[in-house]
Amino acid sequence: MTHVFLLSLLLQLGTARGASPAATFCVHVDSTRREVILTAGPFRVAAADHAMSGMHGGGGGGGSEQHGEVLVQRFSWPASVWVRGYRLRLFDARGRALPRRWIHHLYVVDFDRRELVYPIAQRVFGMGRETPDVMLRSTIGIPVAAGHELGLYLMWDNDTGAEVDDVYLELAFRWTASSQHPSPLQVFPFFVDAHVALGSDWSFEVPPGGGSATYEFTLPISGRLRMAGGHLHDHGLTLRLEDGLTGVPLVTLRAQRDSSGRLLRVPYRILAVRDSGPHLVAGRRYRLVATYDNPTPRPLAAVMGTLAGLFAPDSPERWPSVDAEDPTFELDRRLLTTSHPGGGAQAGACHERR
Ligand SMILES: [Cu+2]
Repeated sequence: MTHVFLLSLLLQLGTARGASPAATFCVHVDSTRREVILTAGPFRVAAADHAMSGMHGGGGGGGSEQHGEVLVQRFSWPASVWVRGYRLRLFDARGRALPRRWIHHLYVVDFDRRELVYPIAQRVFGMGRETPDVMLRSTIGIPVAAGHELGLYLMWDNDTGAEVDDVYLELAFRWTASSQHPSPLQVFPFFVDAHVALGSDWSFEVPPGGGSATYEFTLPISGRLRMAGGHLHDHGLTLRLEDGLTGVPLVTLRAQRDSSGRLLRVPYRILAVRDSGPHLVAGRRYRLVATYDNPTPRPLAAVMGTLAGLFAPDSPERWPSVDAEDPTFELDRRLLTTSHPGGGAQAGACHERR
């Protein structure tokens, strides 16, 4: 669950891991199960180059450094609902289950809502290879509005050593009933990165002996951080969110590692049951610090530090709106559009495959 809301920041050019040209993409609403179901395939998935993908010890959904990401499809979200969880499966042409680990990471971008910290399209949802299916309590939900333009991105990680054909994926989002009382708490995905470099590489280097990366930021609106998870690479120690003026730590996430420093996971923390969790104030300075040790004689190359979680605004209606003219937004949208080869999926005849 650590990486559920970890947002993939994708900033580098990728090369296509192909899809069969005949792949289709379907959006289906199942009101009985309260699910929006995305289905895509068949994909032809090349064998992974493991020298490259092995760098993600914790299997994160972070990963500006990822090559090989594909844009599966841009699509219009079909219903105004509050999403509370998802399930993902891979299957073959006969409906038989395929290993889910063949997806290295996957994320969904909402081009009609922006991030809180950055003026870029919101990464609504992201998951890494080890992320299990997730269901939040029914008392909270992430609102996604009908008609918003979304994009589904993923990177394959076919570890069989040979190309596999006829791979289908199904990604189902469960929503919370809007009629329930009291009405659910609105939460929004939130992320901040310790080494921001929009349009280029978000990773950084750690010298022998260890070091850290620090990023200071302010928020345009106030609210509470309700849940926090993180993304670090091997030898990562902590992710700390602190007050920029006083240095008082607000959230500290400690990596779990093996004796060699290999990252096992960054535990997520639920910060609030109902009315707690750190209250972050608009305009006040905050600081994210990612710390690493480095017992090796060489610099650690291309490491990352990302905090991602759920943010409950004091006034959800004051969430800043997208400024499509903003050069940062425009650059991000361009990278999300042009630097991603299409996965080959096309809206077309949709079959029920369940
Ligand atoms: Cu990473």
